[in-house]
Amino acid sequence: MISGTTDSTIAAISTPPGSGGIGIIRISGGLSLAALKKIFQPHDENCRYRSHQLYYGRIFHPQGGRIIDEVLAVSMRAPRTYTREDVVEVHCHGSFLILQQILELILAEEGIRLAEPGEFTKRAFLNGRIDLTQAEAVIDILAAKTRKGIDQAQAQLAGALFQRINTLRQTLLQMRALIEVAIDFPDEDLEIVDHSQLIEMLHLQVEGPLTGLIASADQGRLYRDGISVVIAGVPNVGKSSLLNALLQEERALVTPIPGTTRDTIEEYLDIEGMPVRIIDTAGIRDNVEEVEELGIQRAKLLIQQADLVLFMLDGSRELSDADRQLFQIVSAKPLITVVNKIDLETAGHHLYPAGSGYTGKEVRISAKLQRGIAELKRAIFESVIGSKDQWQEEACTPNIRHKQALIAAGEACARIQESLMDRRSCDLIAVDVQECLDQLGVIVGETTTEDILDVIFTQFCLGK
Ligand SMILES: Nc1nc2c(ncn2[C@@H]2O[C@H](COP(=O)(O)OP(=O)(O)OP(=O)(O)O)[C@@H](O)[C@H]2O)c(=O)[nH]1
Ligand SMILES: [Mg+2]
Repeated sequence: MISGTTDSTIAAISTPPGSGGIGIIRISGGLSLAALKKIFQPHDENCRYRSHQLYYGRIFHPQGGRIIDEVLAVSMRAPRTYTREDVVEVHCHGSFLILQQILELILAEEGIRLAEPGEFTKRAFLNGRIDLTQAEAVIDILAAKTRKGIDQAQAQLAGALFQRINTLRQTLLQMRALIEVAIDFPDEDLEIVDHSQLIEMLHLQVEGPLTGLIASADQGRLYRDGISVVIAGVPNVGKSSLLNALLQEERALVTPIPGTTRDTIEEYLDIEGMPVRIIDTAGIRDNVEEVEELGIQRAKLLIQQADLVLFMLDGSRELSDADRQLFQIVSAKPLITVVNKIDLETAGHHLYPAGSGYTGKEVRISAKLQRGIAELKRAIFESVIGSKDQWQEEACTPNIRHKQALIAAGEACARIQESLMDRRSCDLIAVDVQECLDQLGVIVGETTTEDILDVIFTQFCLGK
């Protein structure tokens, strides 16, 4: 069990580096208000620093009294704060130089040090205001690439996952209590514990929900991390035109000259809430000069790493040997064949020889006239997720760390079931019930090791 925080007061700039309208410095800990008072001159001389009230004034240098900035300052008294400690925020002009000066004045105070990345949120967790899944949701909110990603992270921050895990734990605690009674009164062992009732309880109230959560972890991963999609094809088929059509902006150069794109170009696209990293590559062909060859090597590497390849063909001309050779490279990957330039007269294609058994998906588009783009997006979505009907709206989206613990909890559950069926001793069952509880404890942060906590909180940016 991890609890309690240090006595030290911490401070950091909480807004991103660079200039902006407003910059915020945050202080947390017992010395926050005293530190503010030393450098803040409130406009209202009778300022009483009421909790959660914003005061207008100036920050001045305590030696010499030089004015540093005009600011708004707020002192928030524990426990109604982000960290559950006393928190002070100073809102100044968003100049990094001003922020830096004010921070230095605060850090010059005895007992105040610079916060580590994520330390404010870590304190919120250690002081019991949020559980570990909620702390992780804060990271997800900051990193989300789509609105859907933010919605899911907000649900987790509101405690959606924590509550689900908690319900499971309540059931297991009930079971443990029953089993412990049986252990204390060994003679009446079988009478006290109704095995079939326990088996059913475990199945319906623990195993079922666990399986559901594990399944939604995979969905969650797609919305959190997204997928990478590479547009591959021989030169001039219209790869860069497709990138532009998908992004609805002239991102990549398009010319009638084969070999226009040398380096790879990538951007994020939001398809039904899933972040899709879409990568335009150099057209792949033989016998080219060095720069183009480097681009081609990079394209081949990205094809290997991609979750999905859009294999692009020029529908207005016959297939070439180069197309067929490239197909050999990409056919090992999840693939959508994109036949482009359907606005021109089409040539008959026979990419997949009759009887080859290959049933690759094909979408016909005109990148130039933006035709078929919506169909292509749908095909991309369905190729990773299946049809939209199979897609379940799920508020809880466990991450990989949660998933591992859920699987381990599921395994412990299976062992409990076996023991119950075989009417093994209650001591043995109690061990696995505890293991299951511990694994769920890892998710919410009750039985998580310091190392894992460090890994989680260092993912934060400074000042969060
Ligand atoms: N008619 C027609 N022309 C297209 C279409 N898409 C692309 N083109 C043209 O095809 C030529 C090549 O387009 P790009 O998008 O540069 O092709 P690319 O595959 O990126 O080419 P490289 O970067 O050289 O490998 C340009 O002249 C485009 O205007 C289309 O749907 N219809
Ligand atoms: Mg190109």
